[in-house]
Amino acid sequence: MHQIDARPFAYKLPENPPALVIIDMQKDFVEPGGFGESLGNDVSLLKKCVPVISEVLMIFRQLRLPVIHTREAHKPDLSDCPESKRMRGNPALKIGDMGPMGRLLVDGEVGNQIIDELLPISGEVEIAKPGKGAFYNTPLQKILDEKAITHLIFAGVTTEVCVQTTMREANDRGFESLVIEDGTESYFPHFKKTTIDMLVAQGGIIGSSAMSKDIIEALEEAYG
Ligand code: TIU
Repeated sequence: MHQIDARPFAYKLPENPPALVIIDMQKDFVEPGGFGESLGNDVSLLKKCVPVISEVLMIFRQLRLPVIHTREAHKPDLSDCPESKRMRGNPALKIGDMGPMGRLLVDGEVGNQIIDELLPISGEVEIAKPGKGAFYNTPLQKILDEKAITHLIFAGVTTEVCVQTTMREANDRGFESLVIEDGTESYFPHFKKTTIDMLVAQGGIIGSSAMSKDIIEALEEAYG
C-alpha cells in the first residue's frame, strides 16, 4: 500500500489512481485586468503556485493519470449567474462587464481561458462551473463515477473560496480529498493557511493536505 506523507495522517493511495483537479487557474483570477483584480485584489500573489502545479501536472501526464481542469464561467446571457452573486462586493467591474480581457467570468472570453502555463491537453477534462464549487451544476460527479475515481488531489485558486468549496462538496459526496499545500494560493496568505488548517483539523474533517514533493514521490512509487 502506497501512501503520501500528509496532514493530519498518511493519505493512502488507491489502486484506481486519483484525479488531479486544478481549480480555476484562469486569467480572470491570475492576471491583471480580470475578475480577481476588479474585486480589489493583488493578483500577483497567486503566481507562486503556478510552477508547482505545472510540475505536478507534468507527473500526472507522464504517469497517464486523470486530470480535470475547472474554470469559473457563466453563460454569455448570465442566465446561470444569480443577481446576488453579480452584485456582491461592489466591484469596479461586475461579472459580465467588459474588461481588458473581455467580459468578466464569461465562458469563451480571453480572461476565462486557463493560463498558458497550465493549458489542458487532449484527453484531459475541462469543466466550466457557474458556482464556487465544481460539483454544482456541472457533469463532474458523472465524469468521476464513469472512471470509478474515488480520490481527488486538489490544486488551484483561491484556497478559501473555490478550492475549499469544492473540497467540502467532494467530502459530502464520499471522495477522499487532498489539497496540495504549495499548489494553492489566496489573495490573503493568512486565509490560505487557516483554510488548510480547518480542512485537516478534527482528524481530517474535510480532507488531507501535503506538499507537492511528497505527492510526486508517492505517485511515482505507486503508479510509475
Ligand atoms: N474571489 C476569490 O477569492 N475567488 C473566486 O471568486 N473564485 C475562485 O476562488 N475560483
